[in-house]
Amino acid sequence: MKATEVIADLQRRFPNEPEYHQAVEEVLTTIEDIYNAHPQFERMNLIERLIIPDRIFTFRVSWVDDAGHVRTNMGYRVQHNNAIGPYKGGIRFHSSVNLSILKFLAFEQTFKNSLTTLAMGGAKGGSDFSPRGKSDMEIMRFCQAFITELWRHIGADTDVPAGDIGVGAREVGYMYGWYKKQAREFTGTFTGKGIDFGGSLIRPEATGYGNCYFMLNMLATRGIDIKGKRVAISGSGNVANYTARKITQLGAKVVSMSDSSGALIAPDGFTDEQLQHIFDIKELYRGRLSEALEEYPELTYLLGERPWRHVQCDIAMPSATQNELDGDDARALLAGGTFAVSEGANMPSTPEAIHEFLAARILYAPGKAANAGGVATSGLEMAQNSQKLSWTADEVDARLANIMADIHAQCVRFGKDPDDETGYVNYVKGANVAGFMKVARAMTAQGIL
Ligand code: NDP
Ligand code: 2IT
Repeated sequence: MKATEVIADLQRRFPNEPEYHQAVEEVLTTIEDIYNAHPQFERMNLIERLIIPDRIFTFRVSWVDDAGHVRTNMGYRVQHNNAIGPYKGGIRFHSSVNLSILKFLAFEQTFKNSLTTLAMGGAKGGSDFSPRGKSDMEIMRFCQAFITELWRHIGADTDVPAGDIGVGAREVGYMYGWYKKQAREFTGTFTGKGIDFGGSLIRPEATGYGNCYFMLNMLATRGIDIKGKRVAISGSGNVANYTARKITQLGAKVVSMSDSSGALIAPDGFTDEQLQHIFDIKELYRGRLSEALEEYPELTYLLGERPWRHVQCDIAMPSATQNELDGDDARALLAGGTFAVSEGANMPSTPEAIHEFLAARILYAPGKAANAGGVATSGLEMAQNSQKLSWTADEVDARLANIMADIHAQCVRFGKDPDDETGYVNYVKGANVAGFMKVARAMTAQGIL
């Protein structure tokens, strides 16, 4: 396999899908050597069967808004790979959603889920529907219309969706309710469910907490204590908010948050009250981050900006969306002394930014390793649903911490160059090779499918 040729072929066959090409290129360039060291993979043309999704459902979603107008959106589910377990991955509702973005996310999810040590294949779905400004009843009608099309293709042992951007507990509740009514069964077909109907404690916190646990593991390899460190976070949704909460619990300072309208900066660190206020604005009132200024005028708000060039930080944890941190941002962070980056979002760093981080040999964790705590805890929710039991918060949190330590160990095992006496770990390579090998072995054993 020659990665450059496979990618060129992919670009020719699937033009206009830049995010998908970007995600595939990052993985193929790092697994090329190990792939070629196993001739049985090439004999089975594993690579093409691994990068092209098993199947994709595309459908129209029609719903009626509060004013009585009939609206249409696109709906998708990309079932990427189920070699090691049922298809598993979130649903994204955002105006930018298209097939390129969902194919990249489903591809990444396959490797991420493999790293979790649990039995989950990779999938992703979503719609170009934007929940912003919609009433609860509009959200409910949309979710029901979406599931009317999707419900036949999902199931507890087939394909288990969850949340992602624009999809949280409210949306999962409406989708699960309509699924249950169509399928006439009460099973764990969704994760991220409400706690009263099969949801898991710690699932809301899991992606952010998991990213912090991963960061602690990385810092430990260099004997660095997180206490007192300055941490820049982007986003102010599920992942960003729980990252901020855990970071402050660990004794470090959060110096930025953001949303798609701008960045909020606290050079000396947000107080617990300020972070709680931001959480309430975004999660309870579904407002804009800039509204925090009404309560806390001493904070700095930068309209239309991202945090990276406006804060001095030791650690950066991008937690908003793909390609939100570019080469110039990376150079600005490095110039300011940033020595660790751990991705809460999926593919937030551009290829140029990744190149800068790797060249500087800082601690850099790609999303598929660092944010895997979310889907791992979804896996724990599936396990609890199968047993018809609920575990305590402490039990789930302890399992989450163990899984993140395990993912870190896999990255070190496959990402450490044995000839490099500094002990430097390339976490991008480590995560990709570890994630790939498990799926590749399973696909090889199962024959040509
Ligand atoms: P939320 O919808 O809860 O929050 C998303 C946040 O990112 C909001 O602050 C939003 O701002 C901001 N954002 C979204 N799109 C853009 C954009 N185009 N430019 C700038 N900011 C943007 O989503 P999550 O917190 O769940 O997801 C955040 C990231 O984490 C995504 O990359 C997701 O794929 C990833 N992830 C999520 C997991 C989960 O369990 N939820 C698990 C693993 C990864 P605004 O309000 O203005 O839209
Ligand atoms: O990107 C992700 O890993 C998620 N959005 C979580 C998926 C899940 O199934 O919990």
